Amino acid sequence: MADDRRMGLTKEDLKEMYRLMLLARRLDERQWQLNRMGQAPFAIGCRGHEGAQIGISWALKPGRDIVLPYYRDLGVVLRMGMTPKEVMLDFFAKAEGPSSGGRQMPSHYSHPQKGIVTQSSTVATQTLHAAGMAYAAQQLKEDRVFYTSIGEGSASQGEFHEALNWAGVYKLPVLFVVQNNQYAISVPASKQMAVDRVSVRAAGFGLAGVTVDGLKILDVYEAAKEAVERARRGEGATLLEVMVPRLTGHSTDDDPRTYMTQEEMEALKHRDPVGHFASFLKEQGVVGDDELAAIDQEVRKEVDQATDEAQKAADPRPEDLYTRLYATPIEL
Ligand SMILES: Cc1ncc(C[n+]2csc(CCOP(=O)(O)OP(=O)(O)O)c2C)c(N)n1
Ligand SMILES: [Mg+2]
Repeated sequence: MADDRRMGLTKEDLKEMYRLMLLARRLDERQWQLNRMGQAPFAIGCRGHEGAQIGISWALKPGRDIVLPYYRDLGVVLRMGMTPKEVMLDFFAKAEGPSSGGRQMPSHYSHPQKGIVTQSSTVATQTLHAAGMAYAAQQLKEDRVFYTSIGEGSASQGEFHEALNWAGVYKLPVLFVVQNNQYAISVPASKQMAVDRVSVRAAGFGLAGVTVDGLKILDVYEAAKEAVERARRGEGATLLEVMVPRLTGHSTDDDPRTYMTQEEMEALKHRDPVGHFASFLKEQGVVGDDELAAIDQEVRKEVDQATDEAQKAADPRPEDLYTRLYATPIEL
């Protein structure tokens, strides 16, 4: 691979990026299987988004930067250091689950030690939390960048526009990401907005705005890296939109055949970021087939182990119903 395309990424970096996106993919697949087996009530996945998520979050510094993700951000939270076991503990709503010990919906990630901030189920509210936290960090002169993300449908919410506005006024160190998969459950993007791209809205708030193909992982990384560096220099926020396929229904409760054509669903199969990145790494001589197979085997083992351990873990106790909810615990 030509050095100018690598942007400082070593072969080891590229392999680790691939491993993380495959780990997100395999965890997602496992969650859907468990749901279909009747062992979990609900799953909402990252399938199709995970490549872009790793490309973006590779530009962040785990341990320093803070993420305020949305429910599809499995790739991002793995990059920030959440383990597969932690992901599965949350998925099964176990007492030890770091996100909420079983209080939140699945995929509402939280891990204070790893810089992951919990979210409301009301979409887009985390964008305002990100702007507020970034403002506090700016006042305290902390060197941190705040990542927050939503889907393109959620970009119709007022909170998002307010967050962009204040990020522009105060030049806040925020990376606003819109993962545009063209659907908000069954509603196509054309019924959400009168522009083709969410990123054009950045201009109205004095922010940098860019749209990148979410299958081109290194282009995504490059755009994210520029945005993070701009934020660290005190030059303000960026709105980064990635065009991604949603390779499943919205969630395990959705059936896309009721609103998508067969051709549309077939076409999506050719837009798999994991397969694209594997082919790219092979073309560039970074990995061969044997190594790709070995990575997959290792990842599958990790997912099996995480599932087994999480399934055996204790459920929350009824007497703990009101703990972790209020600052002053309620006595039962
Ligand atoms: C304010 C609000 N309205 C509606 C919902 C129900 N809801 C949950 S996810 C979702 C679709 C969001 O679509 P998009 O933002 O494009 O993200 P995607 O799931 O496609 O990644 C909706 C309507 C909600 N959670 N909050
Ligand atoms: Mg969407």
